[in-house]
Amino acid sequence: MNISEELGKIRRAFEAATEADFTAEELGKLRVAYLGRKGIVADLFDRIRDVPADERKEFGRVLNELKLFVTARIEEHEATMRSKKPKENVDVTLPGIVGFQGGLHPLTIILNEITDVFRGMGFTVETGPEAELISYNFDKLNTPFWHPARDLTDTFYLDTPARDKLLRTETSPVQIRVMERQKPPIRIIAPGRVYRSDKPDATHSPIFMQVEGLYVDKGVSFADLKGTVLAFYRGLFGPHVKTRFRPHFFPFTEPSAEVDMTCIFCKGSGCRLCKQSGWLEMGGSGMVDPNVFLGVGIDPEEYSGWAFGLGIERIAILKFGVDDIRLFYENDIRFLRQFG
Ligand code: 2U9
Repeated sequence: MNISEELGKIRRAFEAATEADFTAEELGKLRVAYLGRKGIVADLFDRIRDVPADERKEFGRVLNELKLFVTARIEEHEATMRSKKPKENVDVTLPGIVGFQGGLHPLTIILNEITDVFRGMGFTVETGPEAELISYNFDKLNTPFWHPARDLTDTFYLDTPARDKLLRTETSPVQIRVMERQKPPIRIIAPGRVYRSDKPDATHSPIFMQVEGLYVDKGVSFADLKGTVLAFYRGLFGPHVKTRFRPHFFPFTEPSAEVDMTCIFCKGSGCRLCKQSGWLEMGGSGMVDPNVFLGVGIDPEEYSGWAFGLGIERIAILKFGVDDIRLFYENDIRFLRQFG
């Protein structure tokens, strides 16, 4: 068989091969076999020198034609294959998928609301250490040595060399520190984490958050306390809210009172949340005890002041309808991503 007959045979074989159905992979192999650097067509071009000189021109023409034919047929198949690929059905009007980018912790959201309301009334925010000196947590707050709050079973004492520290049980030491370094007038709130050795259940957590407030100046009265606390709860829960003060005892305030607010669900008519009383217990308060003033070098004859304290989780539970305080500390993302 001369080389021209061979060309014809190759063309017929290629035609037959491309008649059948094949996969993209097979088509790729065919391209390499015919048009590759060491493929059939390249080999034929190499063999031009073996063709007798007078046939060379005709051979070159037929070979070029074969190359164009093979290239066109393969590209045709490739184009058909591309057009057969299922098109993606994209609705460009749909909103994009936005990943969860994190957010504020529910207690932070509530704390921000609380500080906003107090800032609006001229209070500044103060903070202090969570690992606190025993003297600042109890002695300077007029808490007697026999007081049950000092018990090992109620308080986390720290194993420091001097054995003089604990995890603060309230943020009151912050106010002591401020009064020690600053003369009245003082108008501050002290938010932060506090620790009590409580067994965890739906309403108790060994770690929780408080906000305490302190106002000290000449002529500050219980009426100021009542007005400020009412304005605070109205700022947080709405103008319909009422408050009431029930006599109580705290070592650091005298007189002292617990603060109730009208139930935010039944507005005072009685429901399951408020145990039919119409009132919710919201915190404690009172006039700063003269002994506390004496301990920080403020003359109780010249100055008077009030203080209050409230739990932040209690407010978050009411505002967000959460039924278990432990959820705030478990960091379960399914819980947290419902907020902020
Ligand atoms: C100083 C003097 C007095 C802060 C006060 C309360 C009453 C109170 C509780 C509310 C719920 C703690 O989170 S809770 O368990 N707090 O009842 N706290 S008066 O009195 C102070 C603070 C600082 C120098």
